[in-house]
Amino acid sequence: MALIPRDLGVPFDPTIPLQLAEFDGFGTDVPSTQGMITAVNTPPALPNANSVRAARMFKPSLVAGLDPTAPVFPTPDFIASPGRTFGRSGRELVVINIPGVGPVDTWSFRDTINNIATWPAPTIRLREGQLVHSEMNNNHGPHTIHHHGIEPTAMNDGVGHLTFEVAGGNYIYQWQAAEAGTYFYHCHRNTVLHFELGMYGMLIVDPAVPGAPFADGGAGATFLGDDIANYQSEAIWVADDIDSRWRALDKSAGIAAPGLVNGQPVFMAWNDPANPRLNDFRPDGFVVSGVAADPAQNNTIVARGKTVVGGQKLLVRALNASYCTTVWKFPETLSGTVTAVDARTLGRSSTGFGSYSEPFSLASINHEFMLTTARRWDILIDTAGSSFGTHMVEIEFRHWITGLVLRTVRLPITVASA
Ligand SMILES: [Cu+2]
Repeated sequence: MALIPRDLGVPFDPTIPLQLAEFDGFGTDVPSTQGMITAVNTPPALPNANSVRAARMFKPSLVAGLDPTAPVFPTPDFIASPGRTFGRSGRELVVINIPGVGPVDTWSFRDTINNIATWPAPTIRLREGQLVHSEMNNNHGPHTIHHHGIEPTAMNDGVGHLTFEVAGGNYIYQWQAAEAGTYFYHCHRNTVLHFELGMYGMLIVDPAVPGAPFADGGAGATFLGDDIANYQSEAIWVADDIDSRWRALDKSAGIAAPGLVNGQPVFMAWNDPANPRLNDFRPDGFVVSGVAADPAQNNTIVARGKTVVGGQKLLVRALNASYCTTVWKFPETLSGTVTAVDARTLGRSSTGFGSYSEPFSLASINHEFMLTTARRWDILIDTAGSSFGTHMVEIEFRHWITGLVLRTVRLPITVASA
């Protein structure tokens, strides 16, 4: 029997009954809560996917307290009235141009309420404290929505294999935006591939102040320790790298199949350029928020630059969605304060994390910092002391193993007179 690659590169073993049972349900629709309760109450002679999942998720004492005749709920939690509802469907093809490479497909999510498809996917943006429903409708095979950093219950977390993948129909992820900050959401099915292909968007939780949630790129407010700081402009900068060859991979592709050479196990074809697998990543496109850098333009992405009037404040939300290690270098001519890391506000005493940290200046870290995959920093730039003109921010994309700089991308911040 063929080996089926799974998340994390662990080969599927059909001789293990639990794995076989889980695989039998791999491509099926979302299991209903009622079906899972039934599965626990009347275990089948042979385990099936629902009974395996139910046994993992529900304590017998909890199941006994649930009414098996109750209506089918989309989640095992009670359904509350949401403060905000978002709709997303995957996957949505969006073509971008990489100078020197050509047009490449990216996989994204469509906003099914406003009928908008962009790459990165449209931002999910709301106020701190709101209860949220993210309703997923898929029409191109199984995917999930994982709201990275939110940490809801398992059924709402959208992590393939830990819970389930949504093959079709509707599924509502219910969660609460407990803490303001910069997050993102992404598909968590065969994550190494689906995330690389582009299935992600920003998730921003604004403080619960008048005017929030704010529009992307414009004026808004953020926490600065326990205080609220207003900013007049916002830069959402998502660094990503693209291996154009991966576009031809099957959506369930894994690492190269193991084989034997001289009796020793090896991974075959690990460096075959014409037949890449997930252990062979060679990015040829370097992107910030959906726009690819052009070497002929010194890799300066003018379209993602920001212009602010001297004296105004600019909030930079930096996310590394690439597999490179990124080094962000700000010019000494801009003064800035790091206000949050990974959606945890520094020095916000009402939160666990913030009670033992405090905001710090870019100058105190020599104006540069490193972000590995999925990390986010918020930097509040104050242009009051900066000269008029262009101040260039650089992002180095460094190879994740060797540390070699593969590309340096530049983003201009222009300080203009009023
Ligand atoms: Cu996916």
